[in-house]
Amino acid sequence: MFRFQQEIGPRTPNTEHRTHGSTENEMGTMNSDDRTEIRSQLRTMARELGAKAFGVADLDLLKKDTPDLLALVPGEFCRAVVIGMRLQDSVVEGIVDRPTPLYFHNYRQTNYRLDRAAIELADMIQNAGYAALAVPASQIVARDPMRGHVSHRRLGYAAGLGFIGRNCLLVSPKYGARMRYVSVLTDARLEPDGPIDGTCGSCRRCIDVCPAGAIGETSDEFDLDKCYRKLSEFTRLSFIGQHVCGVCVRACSGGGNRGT
Ligand code: B12
Ligand code: SF4
Ligand code: SF4
Repeated sequence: MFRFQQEIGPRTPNTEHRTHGSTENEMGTMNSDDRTEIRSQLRTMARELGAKAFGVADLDLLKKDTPDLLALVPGEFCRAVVIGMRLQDSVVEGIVDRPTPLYFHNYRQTNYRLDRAAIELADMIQNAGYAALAVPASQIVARDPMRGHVSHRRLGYAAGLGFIGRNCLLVSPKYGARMRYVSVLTDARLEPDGPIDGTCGSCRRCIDVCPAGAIGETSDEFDLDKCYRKLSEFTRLSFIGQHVCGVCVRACSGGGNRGT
């Protein structure tokens, strides 16, 4: 059994001769009790740190479809722990057709909270003798196309935290798109989750309100250039200065409002 909180040093059987990354054989040392225990402790910690969503994505499975999934991170990983935190409804509801300084603040602070939580979770995994990498919540590391280290939407979808809506965002069945996400990559072969069913149904709220006209009937029709141009315009608004918007986030409030 793993005993994260109680242990001071790393878990000796796994760490002494481990190199970064792992093979099937090495991971054979993780029995199903360990997997359940580690997952449950991570989940508890995530909840204590403010997460409202928690899931595990099977990266081995995703890499079959997307071989370059982890091209922008160092190391070999087979799972991602993905967590989501809520934006404040009162802030989001203040958005009409552009970002507000309050939204910008809530966006930034939520990123800090997510990043902090991801580092705590990664630390917990590392102390148990496994590799862990906390992926930044909102850091851009490539242009044309613009990308983060890995896509939290993609991983969150695979971890069963929601579906990809018309607005291209990860839509939580409970909180809609008013959530932000972060992922921790690991070579600990945790029990994975799988995607959930969910669609926008007849809802079209985000299409109607997008100030750039960037949202189409399906996420494949999303016009990233239009969205990006609008967000670039918004960077010139007083007290904003970054590529944020929030209009399609506000539109998608989950609950009965999604029209699913
Ligand atoms: C760069 C970036 C941007 C760029 C756009 C770049 C782009 N390519 O999308 C700009 C500046 C325009 C932008 C805008 C916005 N962003 Co932004 N952005 C990012 C960032 C840092 C990287 C995204 C990335 O790597 N994209 C690359 C592609 C490959 O992945 P993706 O677009 O994320 O995911 C697509 C695919 O994976 C695919 N997909 C998902 N599941 C599956 C399953 C299968 C089987 C397949 C084939 C495909 C597939 O669909 C996804 C959506 O198109 C992420 C943080 C992160 N590291 O993920 C935040 C992130 C995506 N942004 C976010 C948000 C909220 C916004 C904005 C609303 C701005 C704001 N904060 O007000 C808008 C929304 C635009 C929109 N409707 O999509 C959130 C989304 C949260 C959510 N609930 O989904 C993220 C995840 C940040 C976070 N930590 O929560 N963003
Ligand atoms: S606002 Fe409605 S149409 Fe848009 S993503 Fe959310 S559920 Fe789908
Ligand atoms: S972020 Fe703004 S401009 Fe981009 S799709 Fe959403 S509502 Fe439209």
